[in-house]
Amino acid sequence: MNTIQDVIQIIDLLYKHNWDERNGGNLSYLLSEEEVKDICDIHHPLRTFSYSFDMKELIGKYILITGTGKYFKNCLKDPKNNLGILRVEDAHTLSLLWGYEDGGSPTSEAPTHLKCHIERLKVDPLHRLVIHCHPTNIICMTHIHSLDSNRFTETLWKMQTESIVVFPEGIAVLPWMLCGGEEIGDATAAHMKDYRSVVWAQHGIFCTGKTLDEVFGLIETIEKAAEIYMKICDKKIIQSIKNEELIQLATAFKVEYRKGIID
Ligand code: 2HA
Ligand code: ZN
Repeated sequence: MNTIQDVIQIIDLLYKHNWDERNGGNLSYLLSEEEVKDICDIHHPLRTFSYSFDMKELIGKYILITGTGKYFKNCLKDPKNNLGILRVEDAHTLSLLWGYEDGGSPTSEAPTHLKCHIERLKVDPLHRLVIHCHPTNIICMTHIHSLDSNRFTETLWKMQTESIVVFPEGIAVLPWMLCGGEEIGDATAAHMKDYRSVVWAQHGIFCTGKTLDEVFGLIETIEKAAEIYMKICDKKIIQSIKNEELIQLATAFKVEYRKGIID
């Protein structure tokens, strides 16, 4: 149960940061067969779920996915009703091995999560995790800042020294779109070819990575930069981080920063 406990702890932290009110947010985490065997019987699927899009790249993979309509607030006290562990059986079918005990099903954003896993695994074989949440200051920023991905990234990089070190590839931003649908899922996954983070205007963020710490840290750092922006955006700025200082940082910390933003 250790893996599940680690995931639940992160879900609880996300809730305590006020980034997952009510049933807001969802999470999916690729598990190894060994991790799943520690938790449940992998030979007796309980139910199946069908999807129209093609997920053949994920066949055989095990995924923990938060349940639809479920509250992050409740995962700690009741994981078996709020989370599910599934296996990708074929290009269109997930089978449930554990969880959703009250008859539930995967989050409405499951197709977006699965498409993001497919794209991230192509660029990072160690990729495992997708978290969607509603961080307050990131949402605030999408009301008052340009939604151009490069301009959004430049502002976040210039808010604090650690931004360019933590997300050197930048942040992609999507305009407002209907959530839970195919169009936003495809647009998000398309950006995942070269970003780990995609902001949904007036909604929240999708962040991806190898570990719970990496992805939680990414969300924290982006949200912190957005918080600083929201605190100073209507103040008279008398000094800021300069382009050449960002380049100096990237060189010192040996990160490849996205070109075309500050140079
Ligand atoms: O699952 O956050 O985007 C609730 C949401 C949908
Ligand atoms: Zn959401």
